[in-house]
Amino acid sequence: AIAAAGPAARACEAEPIHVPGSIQPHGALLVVDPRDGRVVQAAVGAGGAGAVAGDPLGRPLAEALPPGAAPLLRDLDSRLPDAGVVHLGLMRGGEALHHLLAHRSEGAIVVELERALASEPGSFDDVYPHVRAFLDRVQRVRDVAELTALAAREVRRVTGLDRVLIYRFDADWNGEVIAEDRNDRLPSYLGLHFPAADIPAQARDLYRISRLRLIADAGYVPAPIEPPVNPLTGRPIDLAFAVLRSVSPVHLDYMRNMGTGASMSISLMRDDRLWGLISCHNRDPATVPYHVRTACDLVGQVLSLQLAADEASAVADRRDALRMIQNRLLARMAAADHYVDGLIASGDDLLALAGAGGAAVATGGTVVRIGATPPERDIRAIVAWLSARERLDVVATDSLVAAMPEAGRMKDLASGVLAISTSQIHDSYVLWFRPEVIRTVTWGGDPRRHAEPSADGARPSPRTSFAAWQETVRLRARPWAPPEIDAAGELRTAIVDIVLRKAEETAALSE
Ligand code: BLA
Repeated sequence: AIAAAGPAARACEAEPIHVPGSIQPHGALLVVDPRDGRVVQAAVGAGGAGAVAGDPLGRPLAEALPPGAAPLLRDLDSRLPDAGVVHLGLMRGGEALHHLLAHRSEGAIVVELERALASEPGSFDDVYPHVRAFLDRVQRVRDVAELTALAAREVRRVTGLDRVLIYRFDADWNGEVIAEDRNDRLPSYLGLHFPAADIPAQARDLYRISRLRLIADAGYVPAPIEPPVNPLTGRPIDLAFAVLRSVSPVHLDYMRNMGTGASMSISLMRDDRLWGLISCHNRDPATVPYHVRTACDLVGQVLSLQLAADEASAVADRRDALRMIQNRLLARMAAADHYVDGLIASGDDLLALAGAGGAAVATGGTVVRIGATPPERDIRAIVAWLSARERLDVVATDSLVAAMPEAGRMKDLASGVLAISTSQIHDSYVLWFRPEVIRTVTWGGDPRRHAEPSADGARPSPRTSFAAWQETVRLRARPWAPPEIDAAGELRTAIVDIVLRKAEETAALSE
């Protein structure tokens, strides 16, 4: 499929988003030297101005903040873990309420004040009852579509944002919106695909370790960190875990082009890999209270775990089913004079083992075909292609033509090939074939217009239209699933065993 590459996409990947040098202005950020408790760097946005009066630089942290902060900051250095953001509490400074948060970064302590609403939940306990019902229901749902729809609905209910999407990455980091809950203030993106470069690699790396981010106002003016260089390290401070971290200006352009004034996204993890995002938007700027965000993070984690468990059990079921087929094949091969006779006698099982439309056994110069296969001369061409490359035990492709251009003529029978090599010495293979399945992928905007590099060397400009754009994907088969590839690999081991045993028996007889 289409991949957005080129200079603009590479420029996107090069942006060091963990050291933006500024914050979003709905609060204040203070960098503290843990040795003497003094403020060495500060950024004060409009939302933090009420709480940080005067110039905090060089002052002890507690003196730079209102008296209400003092009890929350007591013994901060010894209470703070090595990793992770700690919510110290809600603090009143003059008229305004602020959440006080702290974490460590490169030996320094980063203290953040996030502006809170008078009416917002003061603790996670206040939000928990809303999530309870979701936790109860999730355990009774057994279907990806239903689970993701449930999570989208729940996140929208607790945040009140206009649109909540569940976004799943594919193997190439393109993504698809697989569930959605929204009102009519923003258009539907359900079913749309987006290119990998919309969320560049360094952003995905960051989202793996820091699971939630909020952009409260896509039109914000960043508040700079002063001085720009952290005197403790001689470098700009790493804000990977800061809730106020200023985000990429290109991404802010992207949001404005999409017509979204606020955005929040939550990482969905599978083992240590990012598998998706809960991506939330509001047409107008909006804030999501700290404890509501924590609730959304919990929804995301439960969703990830439940999907992983369901997928694991589906894969286990498939493996069990293939194992039964494999056992029948092994029994027939062992009983036959030559394993090939056993395989041919079980043609349906051979096809079912890989979920293929056709199969062939090519050995000793002969080709035996089962089911819907290309003609013999095409199979010989595939065997020649396999033999010409490094001999692998198992080869699987869902796009034969990508590796072997002349295979275009075989597309209706063999767009996908799975092959096992059954001899180290001879060109012996068992092959399975799958036909072309023409697919339409609907992208959110033309992915080839992903970004225009700007002529003046300034930042790249993201595409301006996200209207549905259709791509027709040809010359591809349904991909081979891991249990099918593994079953083919195990059949190979069995065949090699049988051939070896027969050879030994023959040798023993002739002694
Ligand atoms: C970040 N891009 C993001 C984020 C999302 C997307 C969700 C995370 C930040 C957030 O929560 O808003 C993309 N948003 C999407 C997609 C959908 C969506 C795919 O709603 C689909 C439904 N992006 C570009 C270009 C660049 C780029 C040309 O289009 C080049 C610089 C970069 N995107 C980019 C960067 C970030 C980003 C650098 C990280 C922002 C940050 O965290 O600082």
